[in-house]
Amino acid sequence: MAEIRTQVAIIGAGPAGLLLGQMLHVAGVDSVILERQDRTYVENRIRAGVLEQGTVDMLHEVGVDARLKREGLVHDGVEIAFLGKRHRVDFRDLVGKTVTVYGQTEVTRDLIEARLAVGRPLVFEAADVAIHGADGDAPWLTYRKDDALHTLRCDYVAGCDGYHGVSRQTIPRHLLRTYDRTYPFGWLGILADVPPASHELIYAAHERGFALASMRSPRRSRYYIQSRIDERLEEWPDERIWEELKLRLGVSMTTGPSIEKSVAPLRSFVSEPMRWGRLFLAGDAAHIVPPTGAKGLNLAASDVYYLSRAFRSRYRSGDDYLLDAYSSMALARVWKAERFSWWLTSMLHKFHDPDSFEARMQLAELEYLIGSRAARTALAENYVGLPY
Ligand code: RFL
Ligand code: PHB
Repeated sequence: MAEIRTQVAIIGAGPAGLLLGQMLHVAGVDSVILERQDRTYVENRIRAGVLEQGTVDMLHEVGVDARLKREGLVHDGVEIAFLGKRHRVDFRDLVGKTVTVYGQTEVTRDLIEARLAVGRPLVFEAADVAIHGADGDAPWLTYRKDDALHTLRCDYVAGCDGYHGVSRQTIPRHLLRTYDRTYPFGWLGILADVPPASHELIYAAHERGFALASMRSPRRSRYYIQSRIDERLEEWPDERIWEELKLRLGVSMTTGPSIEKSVAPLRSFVSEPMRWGRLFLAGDAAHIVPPTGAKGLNLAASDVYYLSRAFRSRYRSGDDYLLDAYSSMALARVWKAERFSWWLTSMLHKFHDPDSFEARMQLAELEYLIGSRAARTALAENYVGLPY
């Protein structure tokens, strides 16, 4: 059995694991990343698209922002559409900040390339990863690769393996408190090589259901419509999606063949605490937000910010204070992003009969938002990302 040793063993090569690996590299801390999938799979997963300034700053700090600077689209605001009109929320005017549109797929590719360039270990197709002794002083992982069993000894384990990963499941159930909300609908997403409908994102609350116009580049568009969770993709040929988008968004757009189509469920989930002994959870491994606020990837980045600072302080000065504070510091920001994502989801989706009290409350909330600078400022402040 092959045996290796590192300071921090990272499980998962999503944005959380890869960014943590780079932050640790810059801090001079050793890590090994174990990823269950192969590189092609990881690099082609289509997910988030909007980066907060804090996430952009972290990519800059680790020197992985050359392509982001060239290709990222800086957006000064978004539009909210309802009752046939579009209303702009101007982030730059309201809070003096912006967001950057750059796909998670691109972030992941850039981070993998950077990791390989510095020669730090990143093991793809690591099967059956198991965590041992995390509640003691000398944890170790076991995994299978190319039919051989491997052991990875470490000081700490960073569980960055997403919602379905092994890390959270390793923590004894009675030590965790979980909070969960599922929504009675999903998002049907479509990606197509056509120019975006507008130069900014449009979030539409429509009587037929929510719709979102987003993009990946000036030539690639990403759209979503609120759908049933069990929606059958066969029932949604491209033409039907384009028609539905035009109705809900109230704009005409260039259409074309889809290059990806999928349905994602919406949920809110938090698991506390984000630490068990020497195992620290970061990103989707500890929490999920519905995509409406574009917060999932950005929360993974802020967790990694706190965790990387904590490891740096531990290895530079032997100080455990930030490691001990990690869970509560990260969770304080997580809950605020959970609130924002839940609020935006609740305001923009169709839940009820249009004649119900609840539907009128949604409308009143939207009218208040567009009529009040204070309300728009609160949206802008959260959308661009709360400080950390
Ligand atoms: P990830 O990206 O899920 O990465 C976890 C990695 O861990 C690997 N893994 C394992 N590796 C080894 N051993 C195991 N036992 C393992 N189990 C899992 C996985 O293969 C994977 O590579 O989590 P991370 O790094 O925390 O990043 C979080 C973000 O990816 C996530 O929050 C966002 O993508 C959420 N999300 C969206 N967020 C947004 O801000 N805007 C969006 O539009 C948006 N769209 C989405 C999304 C998430 C989606 N899914 C399916 C989770 C759309 C979808 C479909
Ligand atoms: C995306 O471009 O995929 C996207 C943008 C904003 C969101 C969710 C998804 O709120």
